[in-house]
Amino acid sequence: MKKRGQTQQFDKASFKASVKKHLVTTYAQNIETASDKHWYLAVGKALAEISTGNLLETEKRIANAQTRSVNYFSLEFLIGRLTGNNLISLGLYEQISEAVTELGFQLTDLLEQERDPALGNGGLGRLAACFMDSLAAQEFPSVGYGLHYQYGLFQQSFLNGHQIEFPDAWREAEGYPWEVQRPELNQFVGLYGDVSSYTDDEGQQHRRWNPAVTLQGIAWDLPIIGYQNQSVFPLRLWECRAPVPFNLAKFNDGDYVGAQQTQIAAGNVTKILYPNDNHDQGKVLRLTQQYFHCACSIADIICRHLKNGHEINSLSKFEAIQLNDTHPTIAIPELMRVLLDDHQLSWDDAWAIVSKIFAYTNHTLLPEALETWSEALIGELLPRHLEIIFEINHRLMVQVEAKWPGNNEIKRKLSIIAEGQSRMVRMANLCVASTYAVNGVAALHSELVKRDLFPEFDELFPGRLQNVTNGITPRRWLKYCNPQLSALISEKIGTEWPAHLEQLEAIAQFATNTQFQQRFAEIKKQNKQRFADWVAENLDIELDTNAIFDVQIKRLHEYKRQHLNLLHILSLYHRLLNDPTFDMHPRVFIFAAKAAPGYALAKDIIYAINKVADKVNNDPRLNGKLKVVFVPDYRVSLAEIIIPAADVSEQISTAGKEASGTGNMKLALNGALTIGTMDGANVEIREEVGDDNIFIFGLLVDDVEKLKSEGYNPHTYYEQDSLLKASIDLLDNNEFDATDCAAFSNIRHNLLEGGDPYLVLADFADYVNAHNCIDAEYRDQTQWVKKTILNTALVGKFSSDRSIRDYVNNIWHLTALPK
Ligand code: 26V
Repeated sequence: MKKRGQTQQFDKASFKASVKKHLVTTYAQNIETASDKHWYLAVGKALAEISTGNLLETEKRIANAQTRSVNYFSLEFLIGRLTGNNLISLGLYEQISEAVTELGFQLTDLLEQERDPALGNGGLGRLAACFMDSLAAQEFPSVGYGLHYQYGLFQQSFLNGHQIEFPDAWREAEGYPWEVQRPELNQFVGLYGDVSSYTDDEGQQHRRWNPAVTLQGIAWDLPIIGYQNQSVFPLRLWECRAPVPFNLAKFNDGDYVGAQQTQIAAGNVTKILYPNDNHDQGKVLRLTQQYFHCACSIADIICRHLKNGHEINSLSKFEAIQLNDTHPTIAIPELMRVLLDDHQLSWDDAWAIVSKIFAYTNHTLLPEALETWSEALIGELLPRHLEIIFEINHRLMVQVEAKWPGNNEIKRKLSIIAEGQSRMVRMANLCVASTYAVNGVAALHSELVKRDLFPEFDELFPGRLQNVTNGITPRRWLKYCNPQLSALISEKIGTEWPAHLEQLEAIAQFATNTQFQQRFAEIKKQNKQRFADWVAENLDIELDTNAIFDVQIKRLHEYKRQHLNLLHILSLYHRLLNDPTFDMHPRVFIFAAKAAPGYALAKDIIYAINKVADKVNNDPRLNGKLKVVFVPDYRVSLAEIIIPAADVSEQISTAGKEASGTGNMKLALNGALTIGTMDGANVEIREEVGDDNIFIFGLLVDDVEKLKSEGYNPHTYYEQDSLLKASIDLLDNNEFDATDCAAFSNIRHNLLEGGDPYLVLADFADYVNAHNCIDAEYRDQTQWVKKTILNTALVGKFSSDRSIRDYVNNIWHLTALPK
């Protein structure tokens, strides 16, 4: 048998010819006059040809291996730009760079032409992308299933400090070079209508759904290229179209009045990614998206299973489905429906399959993010699914009754249906009742899932609730985004580390080596310079790379407490202007964050930071000690420049609120020191890097609960801490705001009269204290650099390869593809 090589065979001349062919025939451009954009597109297409061949090849190998696959169901995959990363995975970065130079271009310039596919909001979507990368790197049979949104997460810009949103047409006019349509995989999906009963020839009773509307799912595959192993797995994204002319007659018949009432137009279903992060709104179009995603994906899995010659009864032997949060939960009743109604299995046989296929990941404890859907809405859109949900709930209640006889309180709590004015379906309860594994995303979070969210489920289904700590792919988040540091590491410990991140531990031995420290520090400086150049060019702000670059980059949310960071900045401003004895090392505070368009306070916080930045950056009294930069339109490609440039990583959520965080891992890996609360994965980062190499502050989860139950009063802190008082008062005296926008007073009001729901005031003093330690320790550069080296060296645990191995061993039970 031919053995597959580690890296792709490459012939420079034919690659160059392929690029030129695509430039002319695919993009209709003249070689002499084509723009950088078109050259990038042609290079992308030429590369995609290689990966599509490998994708088909890998599909065959999986079918032949007769082994279990995982299907990662997610409404979001925040993949970021693919070209540069794929070059690294193909092992062709140097060769393509050379070929592109010979064509008269710089590879790095062409890579800058790529728009980020922003098909996700934040952590949950980016995690899905890292997981796909790690599945491919370790050759675990897998398919990612998502939606082919026409518009990704909105583009953000600032107008006089206010966030404004623009549509994100990531595919542009020319289409995205890496995607390929798979027409033979297209699917049809029903909606609305009614359910009827019939008796088959053997006298068996069955139910049948008669949908009133039919949608068509168009399959698009993006290649997930395994790191230097030649395996390629699909990220399959479904686009919704009206099935023309198939159902047009029905459409005109008025056969589906229900559909017109709800104004579903097929073209709208996958038009836009919902921009909410951690907030559920219950919109019918969102439920339609969720069902469309699940119906197409379940149908695709079953087609593949049958095509590979397997019986329907063996489905759970060959397929596992991971639900990325509750967003794809409707896949559970959908698979039941298909097994019961289409394949005519008995309930028990269908349930035996379903309950061995699905596993569910919980990503948040915030009550406003826990999805519920109105029973009436589900009944209208998906009448058969509602029947099935009722039956699952009935059987759950029987189990609860057996365990806690007569205990109606527990029944009410565990029921999938929440009683009340309008009855709601609780998607998380449906998940816990129907899956064989439920996991949180960091050790602390998983404990809180057991202790606070589902304690009775933990008793009812012992062992079902587990932990898998999140991770990040070291290929994108070190090798690709920080090439100089990567080269230094490889020089010291060899080149295997991107696939075995625990090997980084070996650089700890150089943490006190003066020469190594100097080189490490020099690379950080150059990365700071690269970012400073970007800021100078794009934002017209000059930054001093001797300053501490202090970074908070993540979605804007009260629980993440960007306003705590802001208050600290105000305290420094106050002290610099009012306390002649006060001195500090120069600092640049760097923010990047999008606010959900409907989240008013989040938008106020963005505005306030922008206004403070305007003032601070231009105030000569501050002697350049303080700079504030709010980088607009945060996205993966910006993270790739900011993260390598960071000295300090802000991970300052109220304890118990951030499920894990993954930016914390990326920043530590790139040698930033964390200032953070005992929340999410910060707890485990501290365990790995040691107390001396991280700045922990603030209330613990138990302190937060205690304080709240005793009756937290932010005014007490305000009155007793003069620095806090001075900082908060700066919010309300027109110091920063020329226009009379209410943003500043809204923030102040939220903190004082609004009860300060995320305990910003309670944590302020300790936070300031931790920052004072950072200031002092940064001045001792030898010690500081040692700490940053140790951060890089000791966070190997947070490779998403390890997360995936945890899922594989404890939940999915897969074996890697044979070579
Ligand atoms: C909820 C909703 C509600 C409906 C509209 C769209 C939408 C989108 C996202 C969400 C929930 C997002 C939950 C989430 O992103 N959690 C984050 O997951 C990360 C990966 O596990 C984790 O690192 C973060 O701490 C956690 O906040």
